[in-house]
This record gives sequence, structure tokens and C-alpha cells, in this order.
Amino acid sequence: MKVYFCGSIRGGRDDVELYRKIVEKLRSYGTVLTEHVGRAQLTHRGEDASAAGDKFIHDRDVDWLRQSDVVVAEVTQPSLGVGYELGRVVDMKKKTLCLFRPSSGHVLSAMIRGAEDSEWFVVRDYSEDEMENVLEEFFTSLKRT
Ligand code: 6IA
Repeated sequence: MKVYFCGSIRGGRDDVELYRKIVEKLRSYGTVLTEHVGRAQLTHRGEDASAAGDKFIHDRDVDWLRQSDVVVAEVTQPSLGVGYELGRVVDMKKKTLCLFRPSSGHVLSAMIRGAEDSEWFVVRDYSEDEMENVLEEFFTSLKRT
């Protein structure tokens, strides 16, 4: 199974340690196409940005989105790129799980919360210590469909 993980990069890297833990857990379900999102060395300023530039990153990521079987997004830290990816994915009809931490004080965008539907797009409020169980529940539910 190919898993596409979305998390903020230029939107801010406050949650990078949590992204790393999510990626680690996701690897037990399949191949994570976007492991770099959980890498602390990838900063919002982009010191290790690809020499090929933003167009390369965009086109490659959209291609990976198309190839993926499942999308998991940590949406607590607002990110234009993550919002864009989720918008594209809604049209691709992929099983998608959005994870949001209300304890952050952020209020999730209505365009993400309101995109929830019972078949493809799930938004789950959680706390960090519930992360593994929430993922386990989601991937177990996929096996039933
Ligand atoms: O707007 P953001 O940068 O926060 O968007 C983050 C989302 O866009 C992530 O879920 C990634 O899948 C994707 N993305 C954005 N930038 C990159 C990137 N390098 N490499 C791969 N995926 C990316 C950017 C390095 C940069 C800091 C120059």
C-alpha cells in the first residue's frame, strides 16, 4: 500500500517531531511516499530544497498523490500546501484521513472540516497520545471496505 503523508513545511515546522512519529507508524502499513515531511532537517526556509525548484516539487508531489492508495494529513498547523493537496485529493477520490489537535488552540478551516463525507474524507480530532490508536482504527476500517 502506498501512503501519502501531508504536513506543513513552509507553513511552519512546529509539529515536525509529531510528523516524524506519524511517518514511523505509517511505515508499518505500507510505503510512505513523503517521508521527508517528517525530517527535522527539512526546514521552512528550505536549506535542502531541491535544486530543481518548486515546479519540480509540485509536479512530483501531485504525481505521488495520484499513485497513492491512502492519504493521511496532519492539519493542525495551517499550511497552504497541505490545503492544496487535500483539495486535489478530494477530486481524486482517495481514502483520506485528516488529523487535527483541538488542544493547539487553532480552529480548523471550514474548507477541510466541511469536506468530510462518510465514504472518502474523514476528519478526526485527536490528542498526540491517541495518534497510534487513531491510525490503527483507520487502517483497520480500510480492510473492511
Ligand atoms: O505550503 P507547505 O510548504 O506547508 O506545504 C507542505 C505540503 O506540500 C507537504 O504536505 C508536502 O507534501 C508538500 N511540499 C511542500 N514543499 C515540499 C518539498 N520541499 N518537498 C516535498 N514536498 C513538499 C520543499 C522544500 C522547501 C522548504 C523549499
